[in-house]
Amino acid sequence: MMKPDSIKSNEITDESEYQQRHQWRRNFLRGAILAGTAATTTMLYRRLAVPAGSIRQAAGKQTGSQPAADGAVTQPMPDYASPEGESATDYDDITGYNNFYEFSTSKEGVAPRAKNFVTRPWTVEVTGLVHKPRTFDLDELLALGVEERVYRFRCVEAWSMVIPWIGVPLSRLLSLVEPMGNAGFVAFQTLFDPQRMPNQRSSVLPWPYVEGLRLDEALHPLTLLSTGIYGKSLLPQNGAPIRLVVPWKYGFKSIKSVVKIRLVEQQPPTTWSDYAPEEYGFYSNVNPGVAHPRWSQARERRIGEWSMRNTLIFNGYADQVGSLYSNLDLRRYF
Ligand SMILES: Nc1nc2c(c(=O)[nH]1)N[C@H]1C(S)=C(S)[C@@H](COP(=O)(O)O)O[C@H]1N2
Ligand SMILES: [Mo]
Repeated sequence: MMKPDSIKSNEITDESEYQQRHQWRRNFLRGAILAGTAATTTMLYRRLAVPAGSIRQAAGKQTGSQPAADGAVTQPMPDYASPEGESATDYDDITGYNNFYEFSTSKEGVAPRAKNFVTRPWTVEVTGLVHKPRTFDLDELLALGVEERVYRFRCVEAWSMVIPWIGVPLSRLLSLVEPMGNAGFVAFQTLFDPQRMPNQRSSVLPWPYVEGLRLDEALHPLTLLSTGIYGKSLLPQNGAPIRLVVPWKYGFKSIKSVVKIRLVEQQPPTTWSDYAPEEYGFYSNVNPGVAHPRWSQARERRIGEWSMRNTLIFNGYADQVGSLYSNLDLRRYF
């Protein structure tokens, strides 16, 4: 993310330099191209380019095999591709090039600084306008059933990745707490603990980091509470032990290290749009037609690729989520 007062023009392009430095160890993953378009959303995000016989079912409940205590599965990494055949981004890039301001404002500084962040025990409190408020221990969350989803991930800074997440659909958790009829939005909060998240002692952002979704967005089947990447538990730099993933929205909506989820009536405050409302809206749906005030959103640099590619409306998930916004002026509600 970029603060309006601390922008250097090279900040958007420093990824290419990053790629050059990391090219030597990059192993382009050979994702099998999946033919055709899946007929249903379910098929679309469940199809993985995994060699036959090595499908990893992370949900022990469903397969009869227990996941490791942290929900991770331990087979060797298969090749992954998005349903459209886009290769998953290199694991080292996903875990080495991060935005997580609680630890560092430098993308490569996050991983080393977050290295010893302790994420067990961990609980997520779900409260507010629900009939059955409940605090979930991490293991209880994992027991809801973990799925694998390969999603595009598009940062508002105009870089992108393809990430093979594992996680629990947020709707599964929300249905357990039974939202009340007047709940309209879901508010999320990151841990606030300056002892453990040292950059929270700085005022680079107001803490804790908060995010929000409309209830129908939160209930959408694509919306995930992620607990892992490439079949392994999340590392601290990616928002361990549990972070939100909303693949059709800019990356900053995907709040990390979540401890509180609250159902509310009105649109809740969100960190970046409070900080710079002209630059970062509440919705923040990926939209190549609506430029950020200081740069275009028409194209993006896929980490691991040399040339830019076109950004897709709703990050390519328009068929699944477009109807959520049929009554919304996307320029006004950016
Ligand atoms: N709590 C918290 N969540 C956060 C951020 C942050 O600084 N703090 N950065 C956001 C931004 S700008 C992006 S692009 C993604 C980056 O996720 P990744 O490092 O796992 O790729 O996390 C988002 N979630
Ligand atoms: Mo971002």
